[in-house]
Amino acid sequence: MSKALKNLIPDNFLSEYWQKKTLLIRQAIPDFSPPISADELAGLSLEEDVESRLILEHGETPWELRHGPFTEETFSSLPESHWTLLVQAVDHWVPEVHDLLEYFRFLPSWRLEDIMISYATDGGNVGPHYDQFDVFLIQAEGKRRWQIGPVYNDQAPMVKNTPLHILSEFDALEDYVLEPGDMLYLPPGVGHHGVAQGDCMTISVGFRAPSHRDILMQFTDFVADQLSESLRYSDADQQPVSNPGKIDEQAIDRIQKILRQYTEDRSLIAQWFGSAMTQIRHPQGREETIERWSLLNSEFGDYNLRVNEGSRIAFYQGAHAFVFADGERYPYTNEQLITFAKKLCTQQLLQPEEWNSCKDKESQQWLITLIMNGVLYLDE
Ligand SMILES: [Mn+2]
Repeated sequence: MSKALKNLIPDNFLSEYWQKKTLLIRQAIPDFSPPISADELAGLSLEEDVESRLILEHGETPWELRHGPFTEETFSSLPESHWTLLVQAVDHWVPEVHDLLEYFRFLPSWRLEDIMISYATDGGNVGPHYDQFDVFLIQAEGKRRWQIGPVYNDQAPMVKNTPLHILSEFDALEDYVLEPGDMLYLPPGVGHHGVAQGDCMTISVGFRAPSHRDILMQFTDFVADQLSESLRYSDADQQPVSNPGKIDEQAIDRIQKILRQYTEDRSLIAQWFGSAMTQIRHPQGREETIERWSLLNSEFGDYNLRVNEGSRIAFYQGAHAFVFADGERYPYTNEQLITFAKKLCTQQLLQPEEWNSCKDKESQQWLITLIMNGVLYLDE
């Protein structure tokens, strides 16, 4: 169930700060206890499927970047200080970390990128930089000093000879030391530089926004895949031309009409967008779920149906309605199915009595498909 961040009123936050201004909230989560230990985080970085990086300020090269999976030896041979371990999508792997998303239910869940967690030793930092994402930085353990700069873009000078995007000129405008439970919100582009004061752990809840480039490329790909080669530019109304090389306004009109036909189709946009925004990077746990399901002889029994921590569900209700799960689109045709979808988006769970009361074959089949696709799993 959704939880509230202290001193953050969603209405005010969205109108005053979201995508606009930096905000520091002291003790946004009072009595914060880290949902994962440093050892568990390091353990995750040994796993094949987990995306992890190590950044050593004074490594074999300045700002050395290493990619996981790592080994026990990697960690035993690290220097005493000035390194950072970053693990992506920890919310997919650790339910207690996934639970932190309950604080952010006032934002569309399809805007979420992931929860990245970093562990740094004294002095550890990844250099002053900016991100393309909105990010909420929750201090989980220890202290980190954050210097906040102005908004930067891809014209900003960068440190050379490192794969990291580090600003070579950085002016701090604000300076804070964050302690466990404190939270800093940064809009996209705001320069920031966080340095560990002693060992510390920081949780970054990142929200992605698709680039115009991706929107155009992916939408046109999606549409083009459905079109027949016989659909063509047509100029049955062509008049004699004064100069054969001239592209006249009528030609542009005909092209624009073709483009509009697709860009003005809101159902088409929704179909692509819902699939794109629910795509997942780390499909997981499917074999196990399917095996368990077949052992149960395809009976739900007394189990809760829970949304996989790595899964994404969304819905759209316009002239046509669609439900989306992990990049798949399901045309919605009845009320019960969309009621289930809405529940799964807010409570991430269906209790036995909720789905047992479902007599509708189509909805039952949809739930089974989600189980088979690993979107839902059975939970005692
Ligand atoms: Mn950052």
